[in-house]
Amino acid sequence: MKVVVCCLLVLSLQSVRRVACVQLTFFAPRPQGPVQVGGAALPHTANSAQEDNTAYAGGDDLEEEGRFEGTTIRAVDAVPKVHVETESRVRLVSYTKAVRIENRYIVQLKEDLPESRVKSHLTAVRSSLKQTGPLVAKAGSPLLALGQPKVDDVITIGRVKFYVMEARPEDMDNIVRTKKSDVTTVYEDTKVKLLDCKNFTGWPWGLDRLDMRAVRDFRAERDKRLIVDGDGMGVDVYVLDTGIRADHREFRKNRGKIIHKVDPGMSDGDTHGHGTHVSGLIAGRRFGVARLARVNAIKVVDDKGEGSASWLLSGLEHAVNTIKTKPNRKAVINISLGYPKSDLIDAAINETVRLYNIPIVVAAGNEAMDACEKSPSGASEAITVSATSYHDIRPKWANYGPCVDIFAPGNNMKSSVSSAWNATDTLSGTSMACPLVVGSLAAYLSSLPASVKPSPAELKDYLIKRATVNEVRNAGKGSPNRLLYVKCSSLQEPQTCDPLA
Ligand SMILES: [Ca+2]
Repeated sequence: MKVVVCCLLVLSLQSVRRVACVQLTFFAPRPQGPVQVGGAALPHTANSAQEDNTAYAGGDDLEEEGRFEGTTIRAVDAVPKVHVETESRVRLVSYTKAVRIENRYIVQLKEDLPESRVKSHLTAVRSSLKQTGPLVAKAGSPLLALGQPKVDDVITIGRVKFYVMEARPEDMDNIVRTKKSDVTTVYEDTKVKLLDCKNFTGWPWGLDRLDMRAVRDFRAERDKRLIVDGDGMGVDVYVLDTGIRADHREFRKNRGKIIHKVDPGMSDGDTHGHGTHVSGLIAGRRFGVARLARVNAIKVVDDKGEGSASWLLSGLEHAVNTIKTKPNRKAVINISLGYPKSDLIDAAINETVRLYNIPIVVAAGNEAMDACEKSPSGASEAITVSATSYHDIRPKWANYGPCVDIFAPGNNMKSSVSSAWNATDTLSGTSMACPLVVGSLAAYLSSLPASVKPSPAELKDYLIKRATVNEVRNAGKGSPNRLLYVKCSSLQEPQTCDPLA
């Protein structure tokens, strides 16, 4: 791996501006034989990973999009059922059995509820719950509430306030009804979906793609290089996922670590591997766009790949609180996870972006449906990323629609996984497209002077204005036709950054 960093100092009368351009070069040997298309269907397991001590295997003629069968599509899961509020009941948002977590609820409080009222509310609810009977475990999911009913502390993200309650449905209903004037909505808690799919072998074409406009030029040249604005130095990336294998060789010199687990029962690493793959595409030594960015992993999905909406919200609160303590650092949040539509999740995301000026990039989802119908992909303030293939085609599983802001390579993406310190795997999904945008933002942020922190809206604008337009085929109904493009935006003399130009 050859990494060439060239820095250009541009002097002007008013200021001295540091502009760094990074050229990343990949080893990408010619294919040794026909590419195998296939492999295990969802869910991804670490067993499919390979130890990788050599240069990249695989080939140029990667995939035909039509052969990708994608993931299980359960569009019906995305549409929650809302019980209309009556005089005696609170508004309850419920989900199909396939995605809900029994006996666990997220109770959203009114935005203007004073702190003292929040405290008395919680005290009263806890007191009432002591009178109820134990929960009965149902088979089939370790996430089901077990044992005694309980009420967690209130989580606050800006004006959005809520808490998690584990109780029988009838007890929840009785208790919340008595405190109805404090409550906005009760949501059934829902399961997470990791947005990665089948495995292939291949070289990291997705990075190579980001600095060329037309796909015909890319396919003709395939220069095995990526030229980006910066290296990510000084930027903190928060990855809400399954954790990270911090000792993987992609993250040498302490560039990745788990800073928080939302459940103490989770392991200290990333047994599953999804988070390590995503993190590798952001900041991996060989696979990442911004190779000197720091990955702060917040574990909101457990080692079996299971998680919940309430865990995501808890992890988001931790990210916000951590970022608030570091006002001088630049930060970007990556969420390559999908949940059934939840106004609460979308509100928490929007509040984080608007109130705290923290950019959040999310995966559009892999259900072949409108990304607006899922969360957090439907959150208006998030940067929502859908996926393209080697041929700039949206794979048919990749979500689409007006909530998508941009497309990025997401099919057959090679990156690190957690089964060994040097393990790699090639995965597909909008989970893989999302981190390329995060890495691109981290690279861009690091190319700016330390004191310059663009707002999330400005960062979205940067991506949109630079994107290659009308290049994505089959972008999907309502999708903007924009493909991520990152080559040396800020250089006044871009050719000086590219020795081969
Ligand atoms: Ca290239």
